[in-house]
Amino acid sequence: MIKRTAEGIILFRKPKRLEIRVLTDKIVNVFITDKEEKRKDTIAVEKKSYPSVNFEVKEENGKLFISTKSLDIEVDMETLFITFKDKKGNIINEDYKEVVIEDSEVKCYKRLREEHFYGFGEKAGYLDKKGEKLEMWNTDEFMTHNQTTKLLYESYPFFIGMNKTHVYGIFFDNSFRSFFNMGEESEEYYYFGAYGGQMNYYFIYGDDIKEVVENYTYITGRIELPPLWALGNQQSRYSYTPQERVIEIAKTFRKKDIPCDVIYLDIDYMEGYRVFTWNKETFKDYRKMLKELNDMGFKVVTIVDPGVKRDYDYFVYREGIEKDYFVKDKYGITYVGKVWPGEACFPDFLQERVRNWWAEKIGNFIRDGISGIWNDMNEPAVFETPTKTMPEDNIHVLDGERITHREAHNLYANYMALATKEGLLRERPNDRPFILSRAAFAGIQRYAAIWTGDNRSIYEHLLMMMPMLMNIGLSGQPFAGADVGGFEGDCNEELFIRWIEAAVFTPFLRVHSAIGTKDQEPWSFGKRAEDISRKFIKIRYELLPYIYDLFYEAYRKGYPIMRPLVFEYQKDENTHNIYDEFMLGENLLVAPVYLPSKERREVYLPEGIWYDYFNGDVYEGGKYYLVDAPIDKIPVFVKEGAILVKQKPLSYIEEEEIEEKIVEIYNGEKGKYLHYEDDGKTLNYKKGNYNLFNIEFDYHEGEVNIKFEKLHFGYKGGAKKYRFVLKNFNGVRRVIVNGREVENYEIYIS
Ligand code: MIG
Repeated sequence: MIKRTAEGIILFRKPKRLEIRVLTDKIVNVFITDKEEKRKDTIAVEKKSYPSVNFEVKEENGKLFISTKSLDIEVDMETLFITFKDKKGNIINEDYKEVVIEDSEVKCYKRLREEHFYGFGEKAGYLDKKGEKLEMWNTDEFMTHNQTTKLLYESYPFFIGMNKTHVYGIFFDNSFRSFFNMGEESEEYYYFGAYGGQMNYYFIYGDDIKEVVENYTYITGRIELPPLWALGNQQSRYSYTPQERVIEIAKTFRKKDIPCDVIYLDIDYMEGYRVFTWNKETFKDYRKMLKELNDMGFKVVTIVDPGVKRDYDYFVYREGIEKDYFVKDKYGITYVGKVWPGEACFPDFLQERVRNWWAEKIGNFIRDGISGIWNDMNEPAVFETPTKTMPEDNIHVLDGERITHREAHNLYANYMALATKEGLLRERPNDRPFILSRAAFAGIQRYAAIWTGDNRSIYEHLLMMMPMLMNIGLSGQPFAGADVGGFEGDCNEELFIRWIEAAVFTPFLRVHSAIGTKDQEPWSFGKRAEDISRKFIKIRYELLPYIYDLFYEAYRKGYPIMRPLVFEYQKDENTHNIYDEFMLGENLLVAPVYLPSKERREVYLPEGIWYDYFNGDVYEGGKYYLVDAPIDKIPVFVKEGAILVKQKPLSYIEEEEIEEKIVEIYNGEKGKYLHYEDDGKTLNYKKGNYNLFNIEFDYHEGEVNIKFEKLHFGYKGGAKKYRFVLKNFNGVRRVIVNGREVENYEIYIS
C-alpha cells in the first residue's frame, strides 16, 4: 500500500514501512521501520520544516518512481531497494541488500561504485576513507592517536561518496554508536548502521562536492559569524596559574610584539575543580586579573567541564540535587562518576530545564570579564571505567521521554554547547557567543568551534592535523583547529616552527600543551622560533579580511574554510587523496613541511598558474614540484586571478578600527571576489548592518579593468579606503577602476 504525503510517500510492506520525504530536488530523507514509531530527528537536524517541492509519483511493474527536477528515485516494492538516478538514467547510488532492522542493530547496504569517501568528521588516517571501517562513539582517547585509532572525541555520521561520474552524501541521523564499512568487508558493497535507533538517513545529491556540502549543511545548519577576535592567535596551556603568571604571559605577547587575542584558563583556576568557582589562593584577585587582561586587549576563555563535584557545601551541586538536574543510573538514582573534582554528577543537558539552569550559571560566571567558554570532558569522559564514559544504561530525559545513555552519549556535547551558548547570550544578548568544544555530534557548528583534543608533540600529529581538519570541514564544521605544537609531550624548536607555520592558515589557531610539558609559548624555543612565529602570526593577521570572508562563506553556504584540493579540483584525480596540502579558501594553497630536517618538499599544484605567496615565483599547475622550504618558509601559493583582501597586522584584532584595506589582485585573465565586512562582534549583521562588496577584474592588452561595487551597504564603521595592489602583472599600460583611469589605485568609501 502506498500513501502519498505532502513531502513524499509512505510505503507499507508488512512488517516494514518506508517513508520517503523529498526535501529539495536533491535532498531525500529515507526512514525505514518495522514498528509503530515516528521518525526521530536528532539535534543535528536544524530544519523542522521545508518549503514544498514539486515531485511526481508513479507506480509501475512492482516499482515506485519518484522524480524531482534533479533525481529519479526508484523503489522496488518487494525488497524496498532504493535506487537513486540522475536525470539521464545513470545510477548514482543503489541498495545492495535489504535493510536490517533489529532492536540491537540497524544497517543499510549500498553497492560500491568505485567511490572515494570523505567526511566522517574527526578521524585519524588520511583523507580518503575508501576501504576503511569506522565507528562513531565520542571517546576521550588519551593514548597517542595513530592511524589505527578508531574512536576520538567527535561523531559526524556523514560521508561523501565521489566517483568519476557522481558525487553524493549520506547523513545517517542516528546518535547510537554507529559503524561504517566502506569496502573493507567487500569489493561489491559498503554499509552503514548503528547499534540501536532508527534507520533514518538523508541522501544528498549535488553537481559537485561543494553542492553536496552546501546541501548537507542546509539540513544540519551552518555556523553563525564568530566574534572576530576568535579568528586571532590564541594561547593556552594546562594550566597557566597563578594569576600573576597569566598576566606575565599576556604582557610578554605585547612586549615581544607577537599578536595575540585570547588567553585560556584551564582547570587549575577553579577551587578544587568545582565549576563556576575561582581558586581562592592562586586567583585571589581574579576580577582584577580579568580587567587587566581585558585592558591589554585580551579576551579570556575559561574551561567549564560538565562534571559537578559531589559536595553538599557547594552551591552548584546542591542546586542540581535539589532540582533533580543530574543524569540517573538505570535504577533512577543520581549517577556518580569520577572526573577531575573526584566524585561528580553530570547535568542532563538534554533537558531544557537543565539547560536553563546551566545558562544562568554561565551568564553569571562570565560577568566579570570572561568572553568565551571552553567545554572539555564532554564526551562525557569518566575516569576509572573501562568504557571511559558512564554506563550505557544510564537514563537521560529528552523531550519528556526517557532514553538511555546509549542514545544520548553522542549528543551530550551538543546539548551542553547549546546550554552554554544560551548562557553567553543571556548575559550579553547582542554579543556573538564563542564556545570551544572537544566532543561533538553532527550539527555542532551551530553552537561551537571544535579542537581535535589531545594530540602529541610529534611530527605525525602535525601531518594528521591536515586530513583531520579537512574531513571535519567537509562534515559541516568549518571552525576547527588542533593544539598547535602538540598537547602531550615536549615540543621542540623545529617542530614548533613547522607547526605554527602551518596552523596560521587553519581556521582556529591556538597553542596548547599539557601539564608538566615544556613551555610552549612562541618565545619558549629561542629567538629563531620567536621571530618566525611573529612573522607567521602577523601574516595571519594581515589575511584577516580574507579569512573572515571565508567565515562569511561558511555562514552562507557551509563550505569548509580549510579545504582539501579535491573540493576545488574534483575532476583532477591527482587531488583525490592529497592529505598533506590544503587550501585556505579557493585562492591559497598551503603545503606545510611536516617532517624534521626537511628543507624542501614535493608539492602538487592543480591546473592553472600559481604564484609563490612570498616571492612571486611563477609555477605552471598540473604538475609536481620539489619546492624549497628552508626553516622560515612554508610553501604557499596563490591562484592566478586571485583577489586577496588584507589589512595591516594589529597586535590584537580590536586594537584599532581598520581605515584601509589592501586588495591584492593577482595576474590572470580575470577574477571575481566577494568581500564582507561588519562590526565583528555584535549580532547586528543579522539586521542588515554589514557591507558586501563585489570585486572583479579582467586583464587584456595591457589594461586592467577593476570593478568595485557595493552589493549591500548597511555598516558605516568599515574601512574608508581600499587600495589596490597588482601582483605579478607585466606590461600593464592602464588601470581602470570603476570606469575611470587612475594612477594610485584607490577607492574611498562613503
Ligand atoms: O583529562 O583540562 O583535552 O586540552 O588541557 C585531561 C585539562 C583534561 C583534556 C583536554 C586538554 C586539557 C585537559 N583536559
